[in-house]
Amino acid sequence: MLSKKIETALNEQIAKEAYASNHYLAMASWCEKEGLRHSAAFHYTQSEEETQHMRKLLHYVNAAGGHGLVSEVKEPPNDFKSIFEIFELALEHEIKVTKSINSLVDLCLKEKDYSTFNFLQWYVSEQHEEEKLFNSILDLTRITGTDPRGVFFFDSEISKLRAEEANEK
Ligand code: OFO
Repeated sequence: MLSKKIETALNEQIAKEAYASNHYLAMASWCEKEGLRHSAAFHYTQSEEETQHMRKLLHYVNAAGGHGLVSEVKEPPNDFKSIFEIFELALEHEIKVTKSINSLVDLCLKEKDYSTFNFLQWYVSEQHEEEKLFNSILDLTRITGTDPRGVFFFDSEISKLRAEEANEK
């Protein structure tokens, strides 16, 4: 059985995952209209993954005797200066999510909720992978450069990175 404190904190995380999903959706849409099809596909997949993260939390809260809540999602940024800015913002965002998951883990230890602590370990690993992925993408921007040819090359490399990530999982 979840304590009210943990239930509230998990519901706050549900709202954050919903925001993350829309955040990536806006990035995907911007990439698509700019003709960056691999980056668009990458962010559409990211958006779907964030929706799954949200649902996983909802199911857990409900299964643990609480009530998983769906709340209003604020509008994410829709305009970006470049594909590179998008990936910088994505990494910044993932670092924030990692901090939020870590605070939840801390709270579980304080409240002696070992079941939720255990459940959250999946998110701890996931955040490690996400940060690693975005760091490697930002490394790539340093290699390709930011002129139009570099952008084209960068976009085509993105699909390979996603495939490599899937193979490592
Ligand atoms: Fe990568 O954010 Fe969800 O957990």
